[in-house]
Amino acid sequence: MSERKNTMFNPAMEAMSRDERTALQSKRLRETVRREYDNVPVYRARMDEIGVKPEDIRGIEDLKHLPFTEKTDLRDYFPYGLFASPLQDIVRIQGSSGTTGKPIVAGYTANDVEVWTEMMARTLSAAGAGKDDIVQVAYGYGLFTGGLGAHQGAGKIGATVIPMSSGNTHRQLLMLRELGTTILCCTPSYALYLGESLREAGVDPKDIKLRAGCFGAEPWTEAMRKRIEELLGIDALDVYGLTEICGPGVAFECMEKHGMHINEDHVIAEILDPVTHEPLPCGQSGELVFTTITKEGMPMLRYRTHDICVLDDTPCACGRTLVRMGRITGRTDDMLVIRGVNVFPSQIESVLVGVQGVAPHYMLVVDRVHSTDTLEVQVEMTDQMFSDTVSHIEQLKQLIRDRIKQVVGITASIKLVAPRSIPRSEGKAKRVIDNRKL
Ligand code: DLL
Repeated sequence: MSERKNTMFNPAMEAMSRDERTALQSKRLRETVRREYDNVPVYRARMDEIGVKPEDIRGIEDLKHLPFTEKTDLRDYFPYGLFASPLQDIVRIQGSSGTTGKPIVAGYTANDVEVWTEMMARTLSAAGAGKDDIVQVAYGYGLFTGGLGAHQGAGKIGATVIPMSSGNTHRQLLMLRELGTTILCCTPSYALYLGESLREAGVDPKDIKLRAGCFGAEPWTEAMRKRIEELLGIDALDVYGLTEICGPGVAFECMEKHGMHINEDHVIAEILDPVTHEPLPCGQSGELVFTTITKEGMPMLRYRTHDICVLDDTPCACGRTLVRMGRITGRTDDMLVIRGVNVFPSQIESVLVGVQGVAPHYMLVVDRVHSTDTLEVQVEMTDQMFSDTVSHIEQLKQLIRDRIKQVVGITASIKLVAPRSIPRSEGKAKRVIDNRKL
């Protein structure tokens, strides 16, 4: 593992005193609220409805008076309804899957891209990366924020970037070995797979130059960290983010490996009681909520991530004063993250109800085979289809597979089962069996 300690990309912001940061956050919050109220009719209407004016928000202590934002808002006001800047000033659109297959999109001004880039520069610096490094980006490029986010950050610290994008494991390993990659950016499950494949190819981690990795976009565990570190001989660090806020880099781990520092000069984090929605103190587990305080294109007030974690404001040995978030331990909704893609059971359901020959009784079985997530969709055939020919049944499977791919963006295996064979439930239907042992 690496001998190099983490370096701070922007010590003035990362190690600022708590009081100074609170003052900075309060000032930026006031500006953001004013911007939202003046430029986004949805926010103005919501604030008017609850009787809150921008001047009522004097500092972060008033955050609790602001309305929440939900993922459904991004869908309802798709595509530009939540933008606070004119389209001429938007230089980038990124996106991810929403609850119905309609993507959700986020717009960035040039300054927003710059801020996001710095967040990823901080992330990579905390992993000890600098201009002497070769950063292999194996997150997907495109609307998904992983690839471009890591790419931009690596460029900012002056490293050499290899924009591999995801997939093609053989090629990834070839480049990693031949080009002497030192820093790897991808999902933790893919890092594990790359590690296992490397071992299968008979390569000793001592013979590669890899030192560290910034892994995120899906939940993982300490056990997985240990395994990745052993297989690849590296420091494996967690990175968190979401499209609605900017993308990867909202929070990042340092070499202390003790939670992810949240870039609090750009976002304010709150933890809410999942039932009462009242803010909870540090150390208590609840739903993570973010308010952006520097974003221009699509600022977010109290965005409910539905991710569950704990905040930790005890001092970190790295010297950063940024509060840390623990690993994501669950979600308050039913969103699954499969191969880094956000999947809602309701999306699959919307596909199935539109297909003749199947009943809307289904079960999603998620597993992890050779470090890769798999999704099997079990769905009941109608009585009529059950007695149909094998070739018709195969066609039906193909149709469902194609539609799921279109709507959700991932390939699932389809298992058509006999009528009435999926267990019925009297309460909330159990639609998901997640066998992944993280
Ligand atoms: O996953 C952004 C990202 C890219 C983060 C690369 C890290 C690295 P979305 O596709 O919008 O954005 O998905 C966001 O993914 O609400 C979490 O549920 C989950 N997630 C992201 N990072 C982590 C992590 C990107 N480190 C959703 N641990 C979030 C656990 C994570 N879950």
